[in-house]
Amino acid sequence: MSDLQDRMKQAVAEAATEQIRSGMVVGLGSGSTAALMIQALGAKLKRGELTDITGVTTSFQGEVLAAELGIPLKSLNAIERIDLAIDGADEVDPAFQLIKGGGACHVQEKLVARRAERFVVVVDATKLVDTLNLGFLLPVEVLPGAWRQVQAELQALGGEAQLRMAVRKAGPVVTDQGNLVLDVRFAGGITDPAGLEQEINNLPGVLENGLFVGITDQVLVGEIAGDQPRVR
Ligand code: ABF
Repeated sequence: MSDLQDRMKQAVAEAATEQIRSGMVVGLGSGSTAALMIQALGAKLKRGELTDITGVTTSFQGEVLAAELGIPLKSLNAIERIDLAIDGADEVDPAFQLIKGGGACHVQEKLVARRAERFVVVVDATKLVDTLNLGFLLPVEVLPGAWRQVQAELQALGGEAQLRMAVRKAGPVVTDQGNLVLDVRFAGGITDPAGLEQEINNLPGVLENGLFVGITDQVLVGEIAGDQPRVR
């Protein structure tokens, strides 16, 4: 990751924590930008600038980081509400439609985003696209025993799907739910994200896909102006 991208991520992560108020239940996203946000939140709690925060995490890594920072955590079943959720994204289009799931955590991410009163996405400027899926593949979480069947169904929908393989060990990536991930490319990109999200999730064997449509309230974008990071 470039130094510029790091500075953009840091700026947007810190800006997002300005929306957190004491007493809030906060959805804590996954990925590197969300991790910077969690660290900034932890620092505010340590300085006493915020109190009485309850976190709801979306990944095991986020859970470990938040616990290390002393952020009290509750599960989705244990909370009555989420006031604000902050998470990253892999791609954002002009209508705030997203591709998420690069970290294979989109099942929990979408549950938290959907539950939240406000869902704020934090990205660096490199994530902004006109059309989804021309660059980043669409993650689809599938039952291990059904991935070839789902792969064939996705092909019938015009998608070329490949099983996501682990980097540091042999075999496929396994999600926090014990499932596998297909990464899909649709020729020409995704022109109807809302329709495709439903179509894919209706396929037998699919648990969730990484299209987030109609649930993003705000997108904060970190960019470099001159040689200084700024957020818009
Ligand atoms: C997470 O943030 C994932 O949905 C997505 O893959 C990731 C974006 O990555 P990063 O913030 O590290 O660029 O929410």
